[in-house]
Amino acid sequence: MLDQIADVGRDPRRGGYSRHGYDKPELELRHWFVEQAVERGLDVETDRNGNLWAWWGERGDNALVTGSHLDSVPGGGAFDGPLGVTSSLQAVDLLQAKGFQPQRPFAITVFAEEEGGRFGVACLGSRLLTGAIDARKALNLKDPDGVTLAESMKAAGYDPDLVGRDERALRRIGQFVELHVEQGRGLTVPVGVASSILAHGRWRFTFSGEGNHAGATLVEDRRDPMLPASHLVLAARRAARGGGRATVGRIVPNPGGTNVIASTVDVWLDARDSDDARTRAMVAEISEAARRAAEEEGCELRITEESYGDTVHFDAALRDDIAGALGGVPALPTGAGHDAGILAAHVPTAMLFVRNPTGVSHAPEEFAEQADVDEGVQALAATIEHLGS
Ligand code: HGY
Ligand code: MN
Ligand code: MN
Repeated sequence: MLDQIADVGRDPRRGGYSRHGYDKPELELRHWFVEQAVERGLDVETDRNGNLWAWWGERGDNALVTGSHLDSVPGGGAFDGPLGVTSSLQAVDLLQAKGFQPQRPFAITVFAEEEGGRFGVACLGSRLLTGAIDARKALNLKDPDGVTLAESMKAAGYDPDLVGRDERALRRIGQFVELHVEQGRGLTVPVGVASSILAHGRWRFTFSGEGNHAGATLVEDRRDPMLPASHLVLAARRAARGGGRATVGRIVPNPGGTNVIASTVDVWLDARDSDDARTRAMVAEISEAARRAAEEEGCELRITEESYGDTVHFDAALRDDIAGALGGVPALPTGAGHDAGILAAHVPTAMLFVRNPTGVSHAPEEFAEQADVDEGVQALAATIEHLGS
């Protein structure tokens, strides 16, 4: 089923896929999902925050909800997100073929901008739904071209003035189960369940110095923001100890000319660890190193926390109930954030992982064997039957 969308949003420059909130490829994927859902007799609606809901039968409270996201990181793989959506649709196929009828409201959801690949905040659709992000702040988020979330939602035909915590949508979710490709090498069997998600956040460091000529400016006359930016990258690696993970994957010098000393440099830090205190301590250490380096080079530094989520412990009863219904599958932690992690603060949520033999994710090498994908669909169908009867 993933082959049906294999050509949507390919990124020839980066490799892999670039499908971001409300951009052309992602809108094409939304359209594809609606078609697939309607083909299965599901009723599709879009909530006030741009999330899609495909209902099997009556809408209602305390629904069993499954689903994931369709957007990707820049140059991402084919499975992160879409596998959860295709597996949900195929699980409905299996259940409909055997004449199963849900005994409670059931929906497949597709959450908006889970990767934050365009507007910089991960799990934007589920954060808006739960009120975990202020609607005004979200609507003013800008993409790299300066287009706001409000403008892009409007262009896609949504009314940005409706954006905000959605009590009715939340009340409708009784339990949420997200199937996702595993993003590490923890699985030795085709399917597992999630136990926890690392605490994680994103911080933006803006170093400001003096733009100047690369040839005509003596080194002693420089205030080059690229220097403290480089210190930040190395400080992140030094601070990531004992299981902590600090990553700089994105540096944007302005103006970015080969023969130009940058006037400002933006650096984004992704930091994660097993709990809030360790994550905060790691970021504090990195920030201190960045401040010292900025001072040495006569540069200013502004640090902005762009998103943060504490450690998620999935509902143990639901996790064990599902693992049991699947004949006993392993439970494993994950370092990757998910919409299920945002919803976990509000409703019982669980995740099913499908083995990824490469252990690579957020890159074109991300992979899952067809046999394991099929096992995942069977497991999701069994879970829906178990919880939805
Ligand atoms: O960044 C993450 O962990 C997730 O893929 N959004
Ligand atoms: Mn991801
Ligand atoms: Mn994902």
